[in-house]
Amino acid sequence: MAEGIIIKALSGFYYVSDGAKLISCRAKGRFRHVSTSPLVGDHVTYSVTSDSSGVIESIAPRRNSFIRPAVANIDCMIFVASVAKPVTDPYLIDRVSVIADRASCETIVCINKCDLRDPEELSGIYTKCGFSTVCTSALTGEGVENLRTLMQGKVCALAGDSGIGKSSLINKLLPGLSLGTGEISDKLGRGRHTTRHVEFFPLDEETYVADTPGFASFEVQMVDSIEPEDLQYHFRDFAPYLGSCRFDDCRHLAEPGCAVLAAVASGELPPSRHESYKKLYEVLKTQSKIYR
Ligand SMILES: Nc1nc2c(ncn2[C@@H]2O[C@H](COP(=O)(O)OP(=O)(O)OP(=O)(O)O)[C@@H](O)[C@H]2O)c(=O)[nH]1
Ligand SMILES: [Mg+2]
Ligand SMILES: [Zn+2]
Repeated sequence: MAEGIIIKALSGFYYVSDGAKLISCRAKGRFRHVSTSPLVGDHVTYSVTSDSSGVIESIAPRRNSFIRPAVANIDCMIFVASVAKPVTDPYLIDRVSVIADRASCETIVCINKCDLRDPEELSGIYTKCGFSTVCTSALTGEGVENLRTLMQGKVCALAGDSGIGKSSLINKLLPGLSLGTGEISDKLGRGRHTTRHVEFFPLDEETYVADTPGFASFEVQMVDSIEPEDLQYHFRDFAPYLGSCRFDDCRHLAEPGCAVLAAVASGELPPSRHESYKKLYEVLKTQSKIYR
């Protein structure tokens, strides 16, 4: 039995790298009946069939996995945002960072299209919150080397809305590659869902980046379940204030003597972070799951 990593999934085929070559594999039938069907990033064993394609036989235990983007075993989720079209809602950044944090995965905030609008305000929020934050332009190349430095030695996946510039950034990181990119629709100001599959590209021997399809606003998909009381711990910037509230069971929503609210009022915590916390708390309380 051979071993490898799935680096691409497309039309029912999984492309497994053994370090030297790619083997196109089908999944064994039984995976279709269990929730753990193979994901890009999975370490697998496979048997080679007579026509030199393969069959995936087993999936190694995962260190983490995500539904959107559909990837496994990621060190770092790079959330690509923009203050130009399509403008990113900070709530989406915060929601993805909570899901990543729960999966023991670092979040890098990459604010792209900085040639079109000054990203200062948005980047200030995330720098202040302790996230690795980088401002880039896939058009001019500004900031792309800073992004590369932050990615060094990690298995990364790009995530973010359609049209935000994920594929364009990978093209800039890997000159010679020319992934398809799509114009922003004038009418809707959104991307056109150009990338349709997840695929890993090596930046060097120990650094990998996955291009992924953009999020679609109409999709409703269960992402993860988190107890509402545990949400506060996934807002890492709240940590200095937790334990200083008047009430031990403070939910940091509107309670008197809340240290988190006091930090928002004094400008130590960005208001948008607390807005996202409140929104997510309500979602978790009513549905016990985060949907997107
Ligand atoms: N001005 C400017 N345009 C950019 C930048 N990055 C990407 N674009 C443009 O934005 C459009 C969308 O870029 P893509 O790379 O296809 O976006 P994507 O995130 O891969 O989109 P999906 O594959 O649909 O998820 C293209 O027209 C790009 O040329 C940038 O930094 N500055
Ligand atoms: Mg793309
Ligand atoms: Zn509180």
